[in-house]
Amino acid sequence: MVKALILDTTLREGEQTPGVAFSVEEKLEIARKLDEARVNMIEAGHPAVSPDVAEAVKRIASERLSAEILAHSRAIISDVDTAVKCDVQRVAVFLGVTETKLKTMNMTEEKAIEAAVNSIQYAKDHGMKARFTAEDGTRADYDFVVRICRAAIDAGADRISVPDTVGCMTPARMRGLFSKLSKDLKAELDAHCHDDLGMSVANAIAAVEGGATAVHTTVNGLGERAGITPLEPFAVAMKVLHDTDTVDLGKLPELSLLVEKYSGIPISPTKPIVGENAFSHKGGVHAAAVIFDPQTYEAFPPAIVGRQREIVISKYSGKVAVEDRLKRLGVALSEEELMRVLSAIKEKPEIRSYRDVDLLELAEKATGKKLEVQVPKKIEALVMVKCESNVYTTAVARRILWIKGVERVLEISGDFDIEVLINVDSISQMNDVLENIRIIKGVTATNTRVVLKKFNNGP
Ligand code: HCA
Ligand code: CU
Repeated sequence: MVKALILDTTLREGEQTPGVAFSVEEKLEIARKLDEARVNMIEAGHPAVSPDVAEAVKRIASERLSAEILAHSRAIISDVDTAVKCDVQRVAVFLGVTETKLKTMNMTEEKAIEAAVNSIQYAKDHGMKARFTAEDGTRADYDFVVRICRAAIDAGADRISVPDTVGCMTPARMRGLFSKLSKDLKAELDAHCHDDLGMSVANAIAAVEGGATAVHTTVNGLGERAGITPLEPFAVAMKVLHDTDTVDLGKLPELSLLVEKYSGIPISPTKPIVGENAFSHKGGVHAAAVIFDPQTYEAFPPAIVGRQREIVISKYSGKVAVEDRLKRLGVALSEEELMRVLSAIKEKPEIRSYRDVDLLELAEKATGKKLEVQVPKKIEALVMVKCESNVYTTAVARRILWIKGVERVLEISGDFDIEVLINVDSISQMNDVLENIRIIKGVTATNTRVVLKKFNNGP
């Protein structure tokens, strides 16, 4: 069975995404969430870049999270020193090793080895663990990569990263390279795969199959140019393809949303795992089969990341999907009525997908039947509440029950801890209730859904 540690570099490589600048507070929040998801290492930043980066690295290191905290550094003593001063557990020293890069830096191979060795030694002398990164190693002369990495290991580096800096590898070459490196270096190897050709997940998996023991990821695949291996599909692929546990998969959707919010880089609906459509089925044939047995069109169940399957209702839908949706809304129609609804749907190809309310309205029109739909006169909303892991949920739940406008409180399992049904007369009252919930000590997040229509079974 293959294994891999996850090094997440959302805060370092991810902040190198054009347009992204996290604040120190945002970085702290992301680091805590990454730790909750149980990533093994967090590359918190390159402290020599700017005072705020150094400040964030320092603050994250002082949080004493379970994950190992690293600082990135060029192979320059002043950089390493800035990293050391942040009190991290590990310094990751990188140096370009291709002929072209050495030329631009005006360095011979021997000078490069010297710079790497001195930097690693400096970090070690200051009580840090050290990683050496042979930058652009996948395009460099193999023998030189081995030579410089050996020298780094001898100087005290206990991890070696051989990154695919411009994302030009294929899985087959990656597997070959890492199995050769693990024989030649006998060291703990990191794979860092850029996505320029869209192969970053496949290349990372192949590196692990070849012998890499850690993979670098970013949340949502952020990073220079096309980014690097996204954490979400990589972690799920390790589970699905190799039955290997890495991070807590259930935490991936919230992590992705948090980073989407702070990075300002929207997630495309078609992104695996965290994209809006990742578990939606649209075609009539697909939907019917999935309703019968989900695995006909699913590689893995959405529940492994705490998400739900959706069946889209549109002109592509067939009878099975429409019948299933209406049934779930508490509406049972005859075969003939159902066919009428279906043809009404197909007569409006411009409607991209039907919300429940619209489908019901159309069903009422098409069948001439008054369906049992109640529109609430008051404002009702469902509020999902998340609590800090160390608070007693019942105490928070009781506290919420005292708030005026709260009708029912449920302690629940899953992404959120408490579900609250509120019933008020106006939006401003709803806002008051929400404010009162949010200020309760121990409440970390709320998510509110307004009830549009209600369907009851029986009288
Ligand atoms: C870069 C450096 C790096 C380093 C990766 C690592 C790369 O070009 O900014 O330290 O493992 O892609 O080579 O991100
Ligand atoms: Cu990189």
